[in-house]
Amino acid sequence: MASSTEQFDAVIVGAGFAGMYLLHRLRELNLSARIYEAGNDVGGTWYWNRYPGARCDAESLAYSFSFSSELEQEWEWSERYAPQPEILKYARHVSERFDLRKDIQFETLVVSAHYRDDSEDWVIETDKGNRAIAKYCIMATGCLSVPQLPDIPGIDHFQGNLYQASKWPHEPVSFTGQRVGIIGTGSSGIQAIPVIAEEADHLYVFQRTANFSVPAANGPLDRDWVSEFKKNYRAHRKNHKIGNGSGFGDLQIEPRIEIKAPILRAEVSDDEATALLEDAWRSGGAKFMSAIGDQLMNEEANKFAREFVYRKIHETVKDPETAELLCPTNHPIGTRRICVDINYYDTYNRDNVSLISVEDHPIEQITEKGVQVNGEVFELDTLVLATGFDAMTGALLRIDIQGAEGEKLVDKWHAGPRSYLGLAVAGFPNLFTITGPGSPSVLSNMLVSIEQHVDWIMDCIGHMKTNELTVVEAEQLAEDQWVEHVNEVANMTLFPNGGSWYLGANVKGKPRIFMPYAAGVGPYREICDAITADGYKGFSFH
Ligand code: FAD
Ligand code: N01
Repeated sequence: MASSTEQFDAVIVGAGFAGMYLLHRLRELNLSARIYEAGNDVGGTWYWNRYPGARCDAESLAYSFSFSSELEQEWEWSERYAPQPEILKYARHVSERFDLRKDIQFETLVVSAHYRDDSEDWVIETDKGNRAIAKYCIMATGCLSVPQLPDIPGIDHFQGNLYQASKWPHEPVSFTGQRVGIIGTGSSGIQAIPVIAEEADHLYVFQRTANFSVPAANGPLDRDWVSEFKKNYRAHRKNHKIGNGSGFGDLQIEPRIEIKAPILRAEVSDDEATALLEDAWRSGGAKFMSAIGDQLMNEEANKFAREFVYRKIHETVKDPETAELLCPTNHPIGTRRICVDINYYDTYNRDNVSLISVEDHPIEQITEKGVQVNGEVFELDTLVLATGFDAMTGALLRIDIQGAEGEKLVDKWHAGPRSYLGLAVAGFPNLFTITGPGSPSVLSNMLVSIEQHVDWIMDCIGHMKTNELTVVEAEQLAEDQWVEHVNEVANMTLFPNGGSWYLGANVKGKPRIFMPYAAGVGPYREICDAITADGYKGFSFH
């Protein structure tokens, strides 16, 4: 099965947005690169997650590449939050516009990446028998690319149609006339439920934990408004990159570059705080989480926002018992990823939708006919699993990564991931990770974070090229101090109380560590830039 060995300056794993931009930038440095991608097209997340209702929750004018003015001017988004097929089309467009596909090998899973101390390079092997040698190995494997299936007994026995949100078939799926069940009420489930409900004969939603969701206020984008917005695109992009927010930016026609100090709960009356939340609720989207500046830091402010959402749920959902079940009570709002929906709560007013709480009575088993809860079998024609991901570390730890002196990443991270800036790991020379644990990654508009990571790595590689350096490695002390800092910042927030996949809490046996860096994309960028200006402080070269 082994084929001949190929040699590149860099091997990239993954052809999502991160891998594509990396390839483009490496070419600008006149470096040769190959991407290996498990799927058979570009797009990553947007290639795999084709479930009904899938769309972004960062506004498309912000959730898109900023590196090419021509690209951003020529591409037209149809809606405020583009649907999955359109985002995939955009990814394909980028791959063709920048002629990326010729350096991507699809349907190829990287199984190992081993560093060789003597030749100071990486040997990368795939399930298709490829063997590549590269000076740099860059993991663009995605934070949410390894589906997590529930360990419910009998799942293989189900005789109906079984679909996974994150591995949705490429052919159209019909729910017409069917009894459909869905397990999972995170972002994926909350997007899929209203759409499936419109088609199915009956939809049973099996909810273990209620999640907070805010309305998207989605709609078609007005062309005139967009052309005005695009006149200021550079200023908008700058606005997304600064401040201690998450890079979602200010999408007014006139961008406000100046970052205003957030309004804190203690600074406003109850009526004023309610008005701020009401405005954010009406204008839609995840920015609801910054309507009051300390919602994620201060329990009182968080409680105020939670109670606001409870009122909205009760106002919307006609059956009080169902409304009560939909009110999340076991985590502060925002400490699990806030969901952004289209008609989610209203869907429970439909006669053909039933909410089955499995919080107190977990799903006992899946039988040939359906889902069994508390002795009752809900008979189904189709079952949809929207049960999430082995996030942030899942894709990295599924590859046999071995650094200097044969150290295995899986051993180094046995008690949780350790990384310097989420970019590099001590003991793993010339290996970079995009949006790795310890970076703002999943707490941010990921396109903003991906571009920042890739740009930082390219500056570093450019520096090595100019100075004829062979190896870069994060220093152990710098890594230890960064991990400590990431934890300190997390502990200043309410995030550790969320019990979510941010902490690895959804995967049995996974260490409970709050993985992303919670200080915001602006401060993180400033730290990275300062490290570069300080001669790559915390990195050693030779
Ligand atoms: P991915 O898009 O995950 O791409 C990684 C690629 O690596 C995959 O194609 C995978 O097949 C490949 N790969 C992994 N391991 C291997 C291997 N061993 N060998 C070969 N190939 C491998 N973020 C936002 O900021 N805003 C949003 O609105 C938003 N919406 C989302 C909606 C959904 C349904 C999901 C699941 C995530 C969403 N995200 C969103 C997060 C999203 O993952 C990122 O925005 C972004 O698309 C990640 O790009 P990436 O290139 O880093 O990783
Ligand atoms: O996954 P999740 P997701 N029995 O982990 C339930 C991004 N994203 O795919 O919470 C019953 O949030 C589980 O219940 P519980 C975004 O970053 C973005 O929805 O463990 N239920 C939970 O309800 C997001 O955060 C968008 O009690 C079981 C659900 O499955 C991330 O991806 C869209 C169960 C999993 O929710 C992950 O979202 C989609 C069991 N045995 C995804 N096992 C946008 O809108 C699991 N569950 C942009």
